[in-house]
Amino acid sequence: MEERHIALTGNPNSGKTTTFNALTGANQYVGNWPGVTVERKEGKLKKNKQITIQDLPGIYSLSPYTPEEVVARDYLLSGDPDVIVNIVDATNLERNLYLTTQLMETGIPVVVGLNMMDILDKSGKKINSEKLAYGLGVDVLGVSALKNRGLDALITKAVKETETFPKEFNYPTYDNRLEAALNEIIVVLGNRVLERQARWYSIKLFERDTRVIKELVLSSAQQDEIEEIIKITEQVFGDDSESIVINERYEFITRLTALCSIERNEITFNTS
Ligand code: BGO
Repeated sequence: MEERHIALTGNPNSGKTTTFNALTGANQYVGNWPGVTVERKEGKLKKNKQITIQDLPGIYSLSPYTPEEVVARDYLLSGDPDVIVNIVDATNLERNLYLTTQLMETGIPVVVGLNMMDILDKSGKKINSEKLAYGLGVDVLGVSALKNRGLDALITKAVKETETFPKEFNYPTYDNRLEAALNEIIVVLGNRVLERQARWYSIKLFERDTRVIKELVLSSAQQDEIEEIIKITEQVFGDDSESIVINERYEFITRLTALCSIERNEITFNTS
C-alpha cells in the first residue's frame, strides 16, 4: 500500500487527543507549525506505518481569526492530506457539525467519527448515524475513543475513501439565493482554482475572507464582479455576507439534527 496522510480534525474537547493517542501510541513526533507557537503533532498508525496521522489543532471553524484556524486550513488546502477524519462529540452534535460543514467544502474526502457514544448511550439519547450520514453525504461511524471502540473501523473507512479518490464531492447546500451567488462567483473564478476546491473558494470570497482574497491574486475586474455579486445578495437577504453564510450553516445543521436525533421520550413512546 502507498503512504496515506490522514488529517485528524475536531472541536476542542471532542476527543481528538484521545483518538490520536489510541491510534498512534508511542509513534508520535511533536513540534511546532512554522512561524507560530501552535503545537504540531504527527504520528504513524500503530497497526500500519504507511499511514500518517496529522493531528490538527482543535478548532470550531475554518475562519481566519485564530492561529489554530489558519494552521488547520493551510494544511487542509496544502494538498498533503488524502482524507479528513473529523471527530465529532455526539453529546454536542449541533455545535460540532458547524466545523464539519466547512471541512466538507475543502474538496477532501471526510469521514466522521461520532465520538463519546458511551456517554450518549448512558444518557438515553440516540443519534441515527445512518440518517446523519445520509443527510451530510459522508460516512459516519459511532466510536468511543476513551474505550478504544470503533477506531479501527473508522481508519479502515478513511483509507478506503482515499482509494476511490478523485470522486464527486458532497457538500451542504444552502438557500437558493446563496447558491446562485456562489455559482456566479465560481464562474468569475474560471480555472483560477482547482475544480474540487471551487466550493471552498467561492464561499470564502463571498465572506470577503482577506487571506483568500490575497492568496488568489484576482484581477480588479474579477474583484469588482465578485463584490457586485456579494452586494446584491446582501441586499436580497438584508444581512451582511458573513452572517448569511453562518445562518445558512445553522439552518442546514438544524434540519440535519432534527432528521437524526431521537430523544429518550420518543423511544419510550415508540416501544410502549
Ligand atoms: C478528560 N468517551 C468518554 N466517556 N470520554 C471521552 C471519550 C469517549 O469516547 N473521548 C474522549 N473523552 P480529549 P481534545 C477528563 O480529560 O481527547 C474524554 O481536546 C478529565 N481529565 O478523556 O482531550 C477524555 O483533544 C477529568 O476527558 O479532547 C477527556 O479533542 C475528568 O473527553 C475529554 C473527566 O478529550 C476530552 C474527563 C483530567
